[in-house]
Amino acid sequence: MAKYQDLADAIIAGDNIKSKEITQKLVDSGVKATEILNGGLVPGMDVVGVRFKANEMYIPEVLIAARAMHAAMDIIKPLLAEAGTVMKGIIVVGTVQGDLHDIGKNLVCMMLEGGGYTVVDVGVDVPGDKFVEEVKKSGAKVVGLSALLTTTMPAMKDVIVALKADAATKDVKVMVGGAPLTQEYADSIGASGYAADASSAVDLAKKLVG
Ligand code: B12
Repeated sequence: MAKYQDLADAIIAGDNIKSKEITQKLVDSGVKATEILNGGLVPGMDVVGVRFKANEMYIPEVLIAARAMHAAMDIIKPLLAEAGTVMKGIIVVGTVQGDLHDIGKNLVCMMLEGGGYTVVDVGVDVPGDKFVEEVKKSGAKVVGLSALLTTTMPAMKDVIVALKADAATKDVKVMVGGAPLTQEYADSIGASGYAADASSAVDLAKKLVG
């Protein structure tokens, strides 16, 4: 029978055909979707995160690993929903208004999904009121903001202000990231946290969701 380690290895190797095959075999042999997620997919993406941080894996390999994870997730997602599985939490993620960069944001979304979170990806060039609307719709407790331009960093503060101004979203935690960001800048705009890369974003989400 296919083993979790084989699945984790397929994710790490970015083999989406194998990851799909093994996941299907596990499902067919009666293994629960949550066990596939926590036993194979999440540990696989954890290794990817650690290797990426250590510069042992690079962006294209991470994207390919994430694609393999998505292929497996496509099979188990409906089963997770059927079983009413509570994922670790809902996180709304987007690139702020005026900014079209999305490679880093997409990586963060994929790693968060790999970490067991439900991600609502709201895309790029997203204004504050859209974040407010999406948080209300999804019931998210955390928002992730990405900015790659020094000129769009201030738009992060606008989102935080918009979230705080609405009674329904004022307690939402906001994590920020993107190449020009620093912890100091995050503190200065009242963000709840900053992470320098996608795998640290998962650690930060864990802290923020509690
Ligand atoms: C690819 C790219 C583009 C692509 C974007 C394609 C796309 N779909 O994203 C295109 C060609 C469209 C583009 C356009 C522009 N770009 Co550009 N671009 C880049 C480039 C080369 C790479 C960015 C990237 O994807 N990095 C890889 C990812 C993985 O890294 P990352 O985004 O930092 O994300 C990681 C972390 O920051 C973190 N993270 C990211 N988001 C988040 C969110 C959260 C919540 C958390 C916790 C963490 C986190 O985790 C990620 C993964 O580890 C950079 C140069 C560079 N080396 O950074 C310039 C760069 C960002 N661009 C720049 C500029 C100036 C522009 C343009 C204005 C150019 C122009 N004159 O038209 C336009 C602006 C368009 C707009 N309105 O947004 C400048 C910005 C300078 C500045 N100081 O502001 C840079 C730095 C290039 C340079 N040296 O001049 N760009």
